[in-house]
Amino acid sequence: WKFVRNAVGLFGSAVHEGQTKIGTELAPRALREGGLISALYNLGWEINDMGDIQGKNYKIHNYKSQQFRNSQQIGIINGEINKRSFEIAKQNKFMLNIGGDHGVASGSIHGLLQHYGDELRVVWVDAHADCNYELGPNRNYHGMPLAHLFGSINESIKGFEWLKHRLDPKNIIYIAIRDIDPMEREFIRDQKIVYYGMDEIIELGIGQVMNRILKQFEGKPIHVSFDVDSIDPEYAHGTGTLVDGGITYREAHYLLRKLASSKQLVGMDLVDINPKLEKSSEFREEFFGDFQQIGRIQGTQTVALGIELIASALGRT
Ligand code: 5AB
Ligand code: MN
Ligand code: MN
Ligand code: MN
Repeated sequence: WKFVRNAVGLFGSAVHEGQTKIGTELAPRALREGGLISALYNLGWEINDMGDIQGKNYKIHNYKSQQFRNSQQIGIINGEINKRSFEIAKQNKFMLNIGGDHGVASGSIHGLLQHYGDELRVVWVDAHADCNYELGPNRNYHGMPLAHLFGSINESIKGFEWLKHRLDPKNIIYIAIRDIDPMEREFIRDQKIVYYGMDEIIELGIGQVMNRILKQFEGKPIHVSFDVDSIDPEYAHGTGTLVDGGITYREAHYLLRKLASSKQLVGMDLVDINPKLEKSSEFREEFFGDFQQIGRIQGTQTVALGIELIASALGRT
């Protein structure tokens, strides 16, 4: 695999249909208004901004899904995400997908699979495992995208005709998972999926966790799918499924910087920022000077954090 560092292709996935709380569709715009693009520019990246995919434009009326909520609409939206992700990867650029709820990740990862094939490795940073199949306990697609990519959802779902590549469970590692449904637990055990839950992070320390991950994925292109609910609600309150006891601000940035410095990171999803669910509407405004090269960022707590997380994944030192 080839990769042009310092060129990023990005798009927003303004989608909330993978779950029941509105607000995640506002994140791409909030991150842009907060200064995301100039932050990337100041870090030295050449930027190809493909704009935002508006989930609401694909609304399907009178469609009663037998499967998960909004299945056909999500299938069509994710088909668009897949196309853009593949397009970016084909140009050997870094693929940045700004969600949206986590359901958008089956589209972006599928696009990378199409380009990188079996070489692709995925680091899934999340409080949840997102591999529910059949209906999932809540019929919300945001808890199911990995099941779809693993091929555990057998039936063909209208709208998802484009989905044909599979992600081998051997090629993914979970970080920060701590709220797992019984069906997921069983699947993770059966497939022997490698995970570093909170106990493992405490026992090994995040440094050793990252050493092990980079050793296991040595020489391969890596995509990070980052759900902000992986982070402790103290630092990231603006998200729909808060789970206490998460990774800290420090650990989150460290793990992304580590992935960036491996020179193997080829893509990122940043998902589940929900500006409507912030504890306070208070804005954070910060100016990062020459040393960190981010520039000015502003936004509510989780929006500002989101910009910083992307900057860390894109090589802020
Ligand atoms: B998230 C739950 N496992 O399937 C389900 O935020 C929660 O993308 C899913 O990680 C959380 O509904 C999805 C209970
Ligand atoms: Mn998730
Ligand atoms: Mn989650
Ligand atoms: Mn989430």
